[in-house]
Amino acid sequence: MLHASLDCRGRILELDRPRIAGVVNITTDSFSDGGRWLDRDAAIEHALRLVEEGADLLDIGAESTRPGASPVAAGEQIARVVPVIEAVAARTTVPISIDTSDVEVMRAAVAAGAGMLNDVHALRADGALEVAAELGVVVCLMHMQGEPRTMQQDPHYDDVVGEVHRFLTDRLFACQLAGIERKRIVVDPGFGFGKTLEHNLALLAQCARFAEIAPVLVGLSRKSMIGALTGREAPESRVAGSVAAALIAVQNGAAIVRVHDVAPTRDALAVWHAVKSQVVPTARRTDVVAAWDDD
Ligand code: HH2
Repeated sequence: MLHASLDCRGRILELDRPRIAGVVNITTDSFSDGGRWLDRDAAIEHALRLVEEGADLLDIGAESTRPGASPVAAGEQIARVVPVIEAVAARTTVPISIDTSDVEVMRAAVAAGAGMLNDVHALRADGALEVAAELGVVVCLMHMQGEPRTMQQDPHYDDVVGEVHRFLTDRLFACQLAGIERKRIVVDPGFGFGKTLEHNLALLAQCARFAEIAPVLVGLSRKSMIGALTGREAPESRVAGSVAAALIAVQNGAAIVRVHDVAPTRDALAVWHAVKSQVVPTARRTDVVAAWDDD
């Protein structure tokens, strides 16, 4: 079967194996690294380091979506992301995604060199579908129940997998109606966005259902579900749990994992990929058993 590839305005992301999106948060208050990359040069250096470590794609954003985070005006988001996108686009060949729900920021980021829109509101803001169609970029449609400020207060579903699947399918059709080609669409079940631990686990176990719709991107990295499962309070201590979750996601059909810790994720996926893509002839397996018998 032919694998999909995403054309992010001339920068091609082949989906022949699971790919890694490195997170660059130019924010004061992101849940795991707020304030660390607010300085322009620090953000650029961080992005380039993620590429060196094996990121296939960079996801750059200037507004935290964690519960209780302060909104960041479009002008301020643009001031933060544009110089970083321009510098990174000039110094690497990897595709760049802009993490925003704001149409002005989308336009400015794409003019600066981004080729993908990552929108936690799945292009539901006024004019977002039209702008995405006009820009001719890849879009990532994420599911969220409620709004970031209150979404974790009392999330409820009768059938979380079915409801998220229906939402993503509806948004995919809305995109197509607006003129966004299907080959430019990626979907994301939205881990932690209006979901309890049980909801997140059901979605992770059934990621393959979403791969029926479009290539799947998942963001599990350092999230509170990993903290709840491992008992680790500090987000930066959740690396091993996050890598395990990323592996489960790709095993269950995810095409792209959005992570803060690129190097360990890359190593884990390299091992996964080697095992997955190898064909061991039966005869050789017998040889191995025989060799053990000789010892
Ligand atoms: N998660 C976050 C932000 N953007 N985009 C997609 N498509 N999927 C996700 O799961 C996702 C996302 C939250 O992570 P982070 O950016 O590290 O935190 P914050 O929103 O606090 O900046």
